[in-house]
Amino acid sequence: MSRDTIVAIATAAGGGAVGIVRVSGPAARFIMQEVCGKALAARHATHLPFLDGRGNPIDDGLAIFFPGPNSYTGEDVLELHGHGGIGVLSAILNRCLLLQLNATGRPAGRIRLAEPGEFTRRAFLNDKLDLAQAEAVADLINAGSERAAQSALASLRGVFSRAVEGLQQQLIDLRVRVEACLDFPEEDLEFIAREGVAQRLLEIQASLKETLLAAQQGAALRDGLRVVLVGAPNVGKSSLLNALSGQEVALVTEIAGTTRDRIVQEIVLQGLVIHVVDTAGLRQTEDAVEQLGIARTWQEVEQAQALLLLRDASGEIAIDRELERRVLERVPPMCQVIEVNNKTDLLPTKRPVPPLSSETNTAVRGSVMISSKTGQGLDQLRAMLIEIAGLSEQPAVGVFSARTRHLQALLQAQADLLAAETHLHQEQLELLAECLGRAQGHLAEITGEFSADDLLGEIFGSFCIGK
Ligand SMILES: Nc1nc2c(ncn2[C@@H]2O[C@H](COP(=O)(O)OP(=O)(O)O)[C@@H](O)[C@H]2O)c(=O)[nH]1
Ligand SMILES: [Mg+2]
Repeated sequence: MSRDTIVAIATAAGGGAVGIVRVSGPAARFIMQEVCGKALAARHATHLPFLDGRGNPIDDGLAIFFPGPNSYTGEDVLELHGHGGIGVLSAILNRCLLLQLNATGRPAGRIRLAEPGEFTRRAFLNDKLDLAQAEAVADLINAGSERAAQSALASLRGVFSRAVEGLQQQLIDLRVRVEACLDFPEEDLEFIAREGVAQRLLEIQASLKETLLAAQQGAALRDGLRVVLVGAPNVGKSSLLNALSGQEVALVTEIAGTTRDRIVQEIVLQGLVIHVVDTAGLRQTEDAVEQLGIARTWQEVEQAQALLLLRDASGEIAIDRELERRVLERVPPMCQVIEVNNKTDLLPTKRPVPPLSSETNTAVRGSVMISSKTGQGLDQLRAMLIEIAGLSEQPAVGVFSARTRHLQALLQAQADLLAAETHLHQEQLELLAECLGRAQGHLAEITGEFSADDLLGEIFGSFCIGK
């Protein structure tokens, strides 16, 4: 544990009515004495002048002292609420930092500027928050919609952590039984049956699925969904972007190769921010500018969270299966693909709709018939996007914010449990025990029980100074 005392301006840069300088660490009490000129009652706001080294006022404000461990960081914390201008706040900050030079009465350890996220990091290290909650602090501050803020607050209040701890508890319970029966190999199968191992495993899988669903929703609300429109020229990608956004964002012409650069437009569906990316149509071309655009299309394919593979359902533009296969090969593993068959308004009504769905591919989630011109099928497409973001169901555990890191850990735990199920059916009990242990390890990563220093550095390093 660091013996340094950290100081930072905790409020956003720029002029505000009020700004806060926050101090945490062993010298907080000493700084309180020097700057406030007296000892303050714990957790009470006191109106007083903040003093410089000669006893002259720097600002008038409110000071609050939180003795550890009942503080944000778990250490002694001093908050100085002054006027919110950068001049005033810098003066208060520098006054605190310069106390480093006062040797008399100052506890050991430096007084220095806080690193990004260091207050919250200390809160984590002092068990005030677990890692998922600490991440929720940043997510709450950065939340771009009310719904995203609500879910971040739920995580901060421990809804996510409790769901993960519940899963861990179920797993520990199961592991104890499986390990116990490993000690009595002669009666192991009987033991397994008596202890209801198969039933318990199913229950854990069901709880994990619920938690994953809620986490996916939280992650989608936090990050939005990047949806990339891809297809041959003239199938109607730009028309679809315009139809979805309700604006003439992209140029539409009957000339192939109209869209050369990617165009990103944000739309909001049921509180979910969707970044719709229109791209240059994929084809062989001699045009140097179009080639650059097509290279960008491939970059977008590789970053898509959802990909709309557009075709011309009227049959005027032939479907290039080979090209589609190449697209599917390059989408990232978690990306969901929808086959979008456009221009249904051109289909003769009497003729049955031609089967356009390509051969089964695990990445392809489904297909939809639409017309960008008449708007037919767009509601179904929107519903599919909401479903891809995982927002179509109401999770039993409630919504909470989550990050990709958490989703990966939950998905890995899910894979471990699936493998565990196989080992159970094949009566390979040692392998079963191993998979259960691994699943538990992945869950522990979420709350940060055994987190490596570099992961902590990455998480807290992305905070601003003062958090
Ligand atoms: N009839 C009909 N024409 C469409 C539809 N969508 C696009 N088009 C036409 O197809 C041509 C190419 O459209 P555009 O959106 O520029 O295709 P992109 O090259 O894939 O971006 C334009 O002339 C559009 O008016 C549709 O749903 N129905
Ligand atoms: Mg276009």
